[in-house]
Amino acid sequence: MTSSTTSIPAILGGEPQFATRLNIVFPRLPSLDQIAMPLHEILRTGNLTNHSRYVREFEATLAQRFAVPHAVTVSNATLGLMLALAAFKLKGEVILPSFTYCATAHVLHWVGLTPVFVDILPDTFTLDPAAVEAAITPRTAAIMPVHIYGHPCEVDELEAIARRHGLPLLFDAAHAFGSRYRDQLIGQFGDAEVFSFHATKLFPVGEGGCITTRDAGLAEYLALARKFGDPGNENTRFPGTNAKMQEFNAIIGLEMLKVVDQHIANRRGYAAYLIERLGRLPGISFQAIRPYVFHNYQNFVILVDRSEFGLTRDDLFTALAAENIFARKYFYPPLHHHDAYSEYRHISLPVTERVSDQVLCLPFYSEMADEMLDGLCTAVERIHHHAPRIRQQIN
Ligand code: T4K
Repeated sequence: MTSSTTSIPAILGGEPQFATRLNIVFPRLPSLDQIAMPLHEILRTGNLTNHSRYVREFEATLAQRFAVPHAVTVSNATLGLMLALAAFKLKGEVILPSFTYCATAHVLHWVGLTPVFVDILPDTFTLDPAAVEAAITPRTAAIMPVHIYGHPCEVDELEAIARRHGLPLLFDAAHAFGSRYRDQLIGQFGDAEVFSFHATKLFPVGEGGCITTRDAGLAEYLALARKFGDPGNENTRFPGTNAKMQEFNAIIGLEMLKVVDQHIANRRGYAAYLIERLGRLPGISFQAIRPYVFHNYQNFVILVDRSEFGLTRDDLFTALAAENIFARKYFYPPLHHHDAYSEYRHISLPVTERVSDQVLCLPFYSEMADEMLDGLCTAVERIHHHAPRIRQQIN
């Protein structure tokens, strides 16, 4: 690894900052030794799935951790969101951000609901409560905000709006394991919150997720819905689906629970370093952090302002790839510009569109060596230093 902020960037022929590829995430998982006993057990007994010992234990531990009466595990957050929406038996429109992963909106299609995309706040990139309120009509069936990158939404305002209009409030908490809003863990808000435990999340189990709720009726519906609607007597109560978590994933989850708080603490430390150092560069800004939230830093994102940085977000993305740094443009394009939502292309969401054009997610892990953090910063610094030549090279 080279480390001068003025040396030639790789895109101009210099040596790449990293000798090997730096992916956007690198799941920090338990060792084989740590999961050997339960793994042996499930292989020996053949109890692999259908709400067996480890999934039950995992659910009980999650409910305790989130301090909610119910944590219902599922095979992924997409199905979790879908089942939670199905539980409300809604018809009509759901208000949600366009600045999110496609899964947030795609689930609506599968339960016969229509998305209404509204804008985000310019600093935290979470759903704008005023825009939500303005979008409510007699057709509105629910509100589905996203705790984007792990920064909690404006929960109080959104809960007040949902209450005022008698609407279900379902949080997409895919990014928000361990985040807090006014000292309360995400997982405790709205009618339900849905977490992702995908390999790319800071709490990875492979594929997996869970829905937290205080509503016993909802929890009972979800527990049935994820296993075909079968209460255990093969006489299904309603047409459910298969969204069960497997024992293997629960075993990993139980082990991850022992280290996740340390991982979040690490991430917050790394984020502070990156903000301090990259914040010295003109044209680089960050997601604002409200004083009343605790951010888990599921993702670390920068905004690139071309007029000050000297390069566009896309130029920086390309130049970083030459350094073996594989950043991601989460979430570009915004959903209302996806082909899947072509009928929404005409709508104008100016904040979403600006943020989506400028945002870049940098590689960010639960454990990062000092040299890795320094290398990331050095790469961005030297790309900025040579911006005019890079522009010529790319264009
Ligand atoms: N709501 C929101 C707001 C979400 O962001 C997501 C998912 C959901 C709901 C739905 O949650 P799940 O149904 O997935 O539980 C990824 C993930 O597949 C997706 O879970 C995630 N959000 C989304 C933001 O990103 P890709 O297509 O960008 O991931 P991929 O395969 O390109 O992987 C990214 C990097 O991660 C690679 O560079 C390598 C690394 N990686 C990936 C995998 C799959 C690993 O190191 N190990 C792995 O097993 O979608």
